[in-house]
Amino acid sequence: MNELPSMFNEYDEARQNGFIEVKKYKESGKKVVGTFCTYTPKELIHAAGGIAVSLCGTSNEPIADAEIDLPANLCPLIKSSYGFAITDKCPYFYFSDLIVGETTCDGKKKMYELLGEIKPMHVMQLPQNNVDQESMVLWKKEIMKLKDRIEKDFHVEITPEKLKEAINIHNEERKAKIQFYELGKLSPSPVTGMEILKVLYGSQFKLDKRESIDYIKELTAKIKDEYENGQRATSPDAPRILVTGCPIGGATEKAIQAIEENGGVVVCYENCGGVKANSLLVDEDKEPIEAIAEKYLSIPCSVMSPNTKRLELLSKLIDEYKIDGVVEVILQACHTYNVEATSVKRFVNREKNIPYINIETDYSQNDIGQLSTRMGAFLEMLY
Ligand code: BJ8
Repeated sequence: MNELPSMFNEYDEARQNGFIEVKKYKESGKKVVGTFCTYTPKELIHAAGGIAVSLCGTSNEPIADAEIDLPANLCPLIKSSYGFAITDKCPYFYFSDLIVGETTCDGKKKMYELLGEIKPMHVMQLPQNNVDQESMVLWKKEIMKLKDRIEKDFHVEITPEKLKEAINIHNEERKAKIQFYELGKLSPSPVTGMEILKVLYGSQFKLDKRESIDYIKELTAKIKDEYENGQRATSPDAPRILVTGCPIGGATEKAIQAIEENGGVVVCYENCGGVKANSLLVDEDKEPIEAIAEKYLSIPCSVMSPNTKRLELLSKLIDEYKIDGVVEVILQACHTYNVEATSVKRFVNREKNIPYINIETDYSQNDIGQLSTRMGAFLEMLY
């Protein structure tokens, strides 16, 4: 019997059971730290005996409540996150002992000021440039400041040994995810884009790291076995799509559905949650704080200026995954990704000679028909 569908479905269950899971940890005395971004050095939280949970909202549901305080013309991720926080509808926010944010985009950093009125909040000053030596000096100091804050708030000591242990397990998790998403390099891909997303997005709800790593490894091995036995999940003729841009998950799955219902297959996610967050490991041979600072500052998010590392990463991925077309998903009012889209489009069209399209969307389902029409027309060019 093919066990893969039920193995993928376990990620939906993990999402639904998130409340029970985090409550269990809380009751066992663990500290819960809410996070909003890939730049948060989660190893520090782990080394302090705490658990990191993502507070990024991906649902349209609390947006009307958020708009009482926030402008309507703001990124839906920010409005959704804030809406969940003020309505107490998010168990992760409710149970968080501390919230950690970074000065990434303007909307997020101003939201943190408001969240600081509800919960203990620590904001890391993220440099907006990841090539200058001065940026690294500042970022290292910010990592030390976060370490001090966690130690003070949680009455613990983050020793170098604990930090090394945490680095190791987070690297193990990244390696397991890399092995899983690199299945998309096979042609035809043994997994659909929706399945890849289910694992990458859903794994954040599996809070026991060791269990999560073992599960991803088992899933990857089973998919490989099925593939070697001739099972095919996607068509060899389906155009191979790379998705880039803002974080994907929850309400924005509609974009992936629009691609795959129109005959494409998403084989690679460059977004946070995908390659951008996982491809670089923390160097285990270096002094831990230095190594953590280097890894996180290298993340090629559009909040960096310049952000040439993103183009370098895209170039590599387009070649390695034999990409036929690039789809950039931009959340409404995300200025950094929206402006950077011009450079990405030029690079993909001119340097890589493949088609590119971007869509700006929000968390409502109002544009599903329009997304499908646009994706249908785009994919037609790729056959
Ligand atoms: S590292 S992508 S998680 S900042 S909230 S920038 S969509 S306007 S989420 Fe992000 Fe960290 Fe970068 Fe990744 Fe735009 Fe919205 Fe801001 Fe956003």
